[in-house]
Amino acid sequence: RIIMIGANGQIGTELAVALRQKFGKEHVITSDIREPAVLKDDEIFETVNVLDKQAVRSLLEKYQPTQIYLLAAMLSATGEQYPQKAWDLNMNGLLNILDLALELDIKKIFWPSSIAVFGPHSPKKQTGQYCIMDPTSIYGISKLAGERLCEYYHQKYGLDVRSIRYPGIISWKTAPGGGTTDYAVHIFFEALKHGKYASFLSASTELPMLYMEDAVRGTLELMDAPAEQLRIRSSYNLGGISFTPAQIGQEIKKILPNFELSYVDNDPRQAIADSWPASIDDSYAREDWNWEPTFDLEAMTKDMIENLKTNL
Ligand code: VAH
Repeated sequence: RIIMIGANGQIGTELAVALRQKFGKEHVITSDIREPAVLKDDEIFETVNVLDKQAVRSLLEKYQPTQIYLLAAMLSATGEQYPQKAWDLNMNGLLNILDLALELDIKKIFWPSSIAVFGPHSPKKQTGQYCIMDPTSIYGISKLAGERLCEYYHQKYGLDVRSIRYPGIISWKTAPGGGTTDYAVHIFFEALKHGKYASFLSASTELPMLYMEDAVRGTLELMDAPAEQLRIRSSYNLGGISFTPAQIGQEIKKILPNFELSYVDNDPRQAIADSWPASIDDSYAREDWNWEPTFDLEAMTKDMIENLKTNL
């Protein structure tokens, strides 16, 4: 059985669908701090606060999972509004799970990190697995500290915890919450609803992104990989497609010729984006567990618009 904590977010929502398809609905328990908007009656859901260690322990004792996916976190932009809460949720939530996984001998843990662990002195292009990492957002600081914890619990206790430094994730099923890369999702919703979008990141802000299908597949491939193949126990760099708001705007215009893209200045998320890499070198993931992205900018744009058209 698998328990997912923080299942209502952008990644959790779609990772849960994939896990239920792969392992069967009766073997996947999703949980979050509150009920999701939509829950099918044959899906098992529990409300739990990841910061309430006793409640999480009771949940784990009830279901005896062999794997835990911990996706509960506060993202970069919201974290800058509530830094203490972001640190508390992102760090103590992870510590609770790492300690309970040891206590209850849970075989495998997945925990997401982010390209937010890189900072202004990290290499900007093809940022490597190992380099200077001086994150400037509390979210990035918490993810970098979390990576160090994961590697420590693996080295010291043999815990099989696995992690991916996700780039910005693009999806249409669930709107993202409080991220800096969210412009690349909002742009599609706005293009279809209003034919125009005002980007809060500047035209030339290049960031590494990944389509949700690729992110979910890559996550399951990492979790399925034989432990002895994995050289990285902090968190794997994962790249996908790097583009700027101007480039994705051009791609959308090929399908929606009347789409108008404008820009808003002085958004606090610009400074966060400027501290992050433009592209990622994910050769460790390619070598250790055959990672390969499949969606390029054109294919992702087509798929996003087709799906949003039928769902809006
Ligand atoms: C954010 N979507 O913007 C998340 C992610 C790399 C970006 O960490 O905070």
